[in-house]
Amino acid sequence: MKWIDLRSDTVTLPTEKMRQAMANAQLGDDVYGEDPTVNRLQEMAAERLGKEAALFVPSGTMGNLAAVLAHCGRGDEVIMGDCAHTFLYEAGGIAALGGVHPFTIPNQPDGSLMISDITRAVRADDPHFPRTKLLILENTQNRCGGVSLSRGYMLEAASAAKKAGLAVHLDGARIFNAAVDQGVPVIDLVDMVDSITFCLSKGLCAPVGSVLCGDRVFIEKAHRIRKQLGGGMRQAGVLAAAGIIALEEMVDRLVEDHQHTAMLAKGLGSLPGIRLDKGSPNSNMVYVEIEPSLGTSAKEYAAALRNLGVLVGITGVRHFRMVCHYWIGDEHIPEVVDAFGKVIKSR
Ligand code: TLP
Repeated sequence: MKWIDLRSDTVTLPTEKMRQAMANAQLGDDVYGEDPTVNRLQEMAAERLGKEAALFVPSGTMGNLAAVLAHCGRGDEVIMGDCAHTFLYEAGGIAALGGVHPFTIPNQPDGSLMISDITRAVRADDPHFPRTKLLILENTQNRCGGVSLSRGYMLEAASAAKKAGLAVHLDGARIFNAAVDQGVPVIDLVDMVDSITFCLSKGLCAPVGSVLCGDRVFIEKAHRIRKQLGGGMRQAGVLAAAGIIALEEMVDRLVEDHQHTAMLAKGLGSLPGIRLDKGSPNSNMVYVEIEPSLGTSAKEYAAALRNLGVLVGITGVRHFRMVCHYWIGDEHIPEVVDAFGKVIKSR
């Protein structure tokens, strides 16, 4: 069966051009710093994000972990949202591997953290307390529906953190979706943070990899940490080659994914028994809730959709997430809405 796979934008396969670039990439040993393709990707990424330096890492999770370990020592504390990917979905790596303590404050429905909550979470200098070192922001905010945070908010949050002596890391796994969503240069959303991770392997379609960006001293530190984590990748140019195409060709087209997401939300929102959730649609995500009157669980519903060739992500007992990406075209949207309609009728 040919699936319409909306579970995530992580399912994207590389484009034909990426496959060709990967096959023809110039390679060297990146642990010696000798892979020209990795070096080029890192230079491109740093320039694009307006930072001094960049480091290619195997995943967004490793990028965030290396960043936290570079900013913090054992027993230090990081403030982040209770819906942050780093808190929810990174297997507690910062605590398990870094001895770093997360202090969560509520994410507001618009993805933001209240400035007063950030300020209140900063600990006094007292030997009873961990030392607060870092604030993590996430843009777009995945679990808040894929909502993007504005430059104005980012500036306000970063300046509150800086005033309290904290560094700021941005989990920008989908920062290009945020920039495209707001029609602003990506630099406008990152120039106020000290470090940022962004993913090549989601909407940008590369098969593997993320990039951590920051100042030169920070990236040198993160480089050693990447090695400690087992992330030194030798002839990684074979992967970086796809990342270069991702940056060159796949950013501007994200607007199409956002348009498909809006079309999908419109279609689904018009069906009985389906409620749009988390302010959907936002950027490339639609979250929906099945009304209890349908008498079914998200698990049963997803299984019925799967039989019709549609794959969705389950995010709660009656909740789904759908993510549009390069491999979802205009033609798929009515098919998905139709499949939802059929499952509702069969209940
Ligand atoms: N998110 C995945 C799942 O892990 C939930 C997804 O399907 O959305 N930051 C953010 C905001 C993310 O959404 C993700 C992946 C990551 C970091 C981690 O990236 P990877 O999967 O490359 O480690």
